[in-house]
Amino acid sequence: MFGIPEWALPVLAQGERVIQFTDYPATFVTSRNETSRSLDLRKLDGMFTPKDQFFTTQHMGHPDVDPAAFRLKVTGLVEKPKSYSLDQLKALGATEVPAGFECSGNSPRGMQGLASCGKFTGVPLRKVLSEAGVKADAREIVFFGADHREDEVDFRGTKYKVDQQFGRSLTREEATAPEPFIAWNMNGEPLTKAQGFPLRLIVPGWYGVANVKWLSQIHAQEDVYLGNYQARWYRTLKGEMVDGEMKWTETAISRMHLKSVVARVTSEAGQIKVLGFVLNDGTPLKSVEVKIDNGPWQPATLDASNTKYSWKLFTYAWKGATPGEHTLVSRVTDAKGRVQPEAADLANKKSFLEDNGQMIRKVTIT
Ligand SMILES: Nc1nc2c(c(=O)[nH]1)N[C@H]1C(S)=C(S)[C@@H](COP(=O)(O)O)O[C@H]1N2
Ligand SMILES: [Mo]
Repeated sequence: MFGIPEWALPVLAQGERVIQFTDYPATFVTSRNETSRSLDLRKLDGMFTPKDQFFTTQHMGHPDVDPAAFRLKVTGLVEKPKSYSLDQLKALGATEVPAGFECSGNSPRGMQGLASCGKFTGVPLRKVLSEAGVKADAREIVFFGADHREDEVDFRGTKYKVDQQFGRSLTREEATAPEPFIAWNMNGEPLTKAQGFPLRLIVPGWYGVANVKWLSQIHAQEDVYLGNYQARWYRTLKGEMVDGEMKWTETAISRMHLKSVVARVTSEAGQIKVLGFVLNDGTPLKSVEVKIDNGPWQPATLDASNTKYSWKLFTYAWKGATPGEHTLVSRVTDAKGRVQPEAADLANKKSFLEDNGQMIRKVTIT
């Protein structure tokens, strides 16, 4: 147990043994405190991530929200501006939705630990929007968190210091779709402060940044919202060859790009099991495959408990593993024919967000 904290040890079934990855040191510690934490994937053993392991991150620290005084405001281009207490909001009715998501900055650098899956309880956003009556000229719905700070806003080289809340937007169409909801519980318990207590938006199938924590205001407007965390910090600069010419684009961070990750390898009674997860935008999956060394792609098995917007767990029974060093990699393909790219295919993606490349893992079989 030298130097390895107790929480870093995987949960093991009886007789099960973890095969350590050699692509990270055995003592690799994912960052862990209440405000910034990665999930240690070597512990992955089920669909729902416990609240004290769920990854967490944000830009401005945690605001203090007094639940008794708290009101969720609905403002802007609406027929009836609203101000809901928590009880009033909960009285609108509740749905339970398993939702898995990752930070758009998740990558091999942090062992893909900025990802988790929870069962969230809340009210569909469109119920709240229809109570307020979104006016015909509203094209954009903006979501503000209670967190704010003075930031530099650059306009053509001049920097202005202004105090702004964390804000994200959805188009009217996206916001009134059946999926987005306002959650107050995760895994049957109130959200923790880190997860956005008392309320957060959950946009199933989208990257984590869309899930505005400490949600305090919903604002309907005609203009496209261009806040810092919408238009500047969360975009992807990439090049694509179009008709033989390199075309550079800048796009917003929205739906999750198809990704699979090998999370954990265990051995029990001579049987080696590979466990991993898939995150995507909710499109049905066609296949998840695993490749050992330079062998062929082999089909992995998707877990029966997977749901549309959960992460999708998969397992692969590795037969005939020989002693020595091996590489392991997974690849997911969806029903629209999209295939998880190889890391090299992303060479023309200059900014680091949305890294969904295949991740090669290494293990030593003894
Ligand atoms: N109010 C607010 N919400 C926020 C953020 C933030 O800085 N402020 N960060 C976003 C980002 S970048 C991510 S990845 C997720 C992380 O959610 P979690 O801490 O529950 O994992 O919260 C999102 N919601
Ligand atoms: Mo994020």
